[in-house]
Amino acid sequence: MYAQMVKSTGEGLKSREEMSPEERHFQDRIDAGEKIEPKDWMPEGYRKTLIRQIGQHAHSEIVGQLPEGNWITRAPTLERKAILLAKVQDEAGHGLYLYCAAETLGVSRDDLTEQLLSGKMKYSSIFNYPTLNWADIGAVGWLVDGAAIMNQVPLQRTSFGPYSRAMIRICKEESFHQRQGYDLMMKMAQGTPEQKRMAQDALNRFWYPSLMMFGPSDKESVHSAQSMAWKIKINTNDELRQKFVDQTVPQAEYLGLTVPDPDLKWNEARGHYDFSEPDWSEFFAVLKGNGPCNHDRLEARRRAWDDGAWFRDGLMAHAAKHSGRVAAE
Ligand code: FAQ
Repeated sequence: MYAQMVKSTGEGLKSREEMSPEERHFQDRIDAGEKIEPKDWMPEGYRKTLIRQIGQHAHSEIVGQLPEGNWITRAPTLERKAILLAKVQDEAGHGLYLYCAAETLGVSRDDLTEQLLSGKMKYSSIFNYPTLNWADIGAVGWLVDGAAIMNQVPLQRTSFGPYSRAMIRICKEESFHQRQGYDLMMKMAQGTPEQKRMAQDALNRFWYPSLMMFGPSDKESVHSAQSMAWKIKINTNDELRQKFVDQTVPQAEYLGLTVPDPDLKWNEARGHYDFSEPDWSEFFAVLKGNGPCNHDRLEARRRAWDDGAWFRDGLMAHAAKHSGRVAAE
């Protein structure tokens, strides 16, 4: 019901000769590093690809609140509770900037939500894993936000203006999130033997799902070639995954924790770590709706959408009344 492993645009990569004059002009603007704005002419495939990616990204920020929200009432101190509340609230804000960016492409937030709830649109695979102990909140900040930033920093240079500008604000907040996660992991790793064991357990469970966040390997990636030609994506999935591993392994060493990969080793010749690929059959199963928490996450979104209908209606009625009053003045 969940994955549509098809080209969302239905288009292959066109050579310059195959492009229409408008498409050639558009590609020239992209190649010159110009930003594309909502009212500019754009190929239909570019618009659809952006709606898919920005919409999925927005849904991820919103669904991503659920695993952390689960721990707000159980945070061990008032300070940790305040930090976690602020972080979860930031994620809601990120979702809203991204829905606004998608709306400039002619799709409504209601449409996007309905596509999520009907299984036509995805959200990041990572949020289908449970947060079982308090150290998981540290692992989410350190690894999940860490992977999100690795992907999002280059997206600040993406070719579509509203997406690029949303990313600049989001990246500033995500880097705070990553640091709070690492700080929590440091407290746990330097705490009692039981706390250190919890930190290691969290790393064991979140390592491979975090690597999956970058998407399938480049040879399996359906959209990368076209998205990179349009500078919607700046790097390939494998490039970003490698950068994440290279950055994160020394951080794990500093914590005194072990990355759960017996084949992980520094490769002097490549100047990178060699590492084991995630289990891609698990990734595709999660995309198809068969991860540990897919059902609960979608049910929580569905319930929130249904329960909030009266409030959205009230806001719309208030806005209509207000605009009528302004028009009469
Ligand atoms: N999960 O051809 P590609 C966050 C799908 S934000 C689910 O390589 P593409 C903040 C893909 O959609 C995290 N599906 O696709 C936070 C496509 O299926 P489709 C979200 C995935 O788009 C932190 C198919 O597989 N970030 O965490 C995944 O070129 C903590 C083929 O893949 C973004 O969305 C996946 N991991 O590259 C919040 C960043 N990977 O649509 C709370 C923006 C791939 O044809 C707490 N997005 N698929 O049915 C991107 O950069 C790209 O969309 C990729 C995928 C890199 C995710």
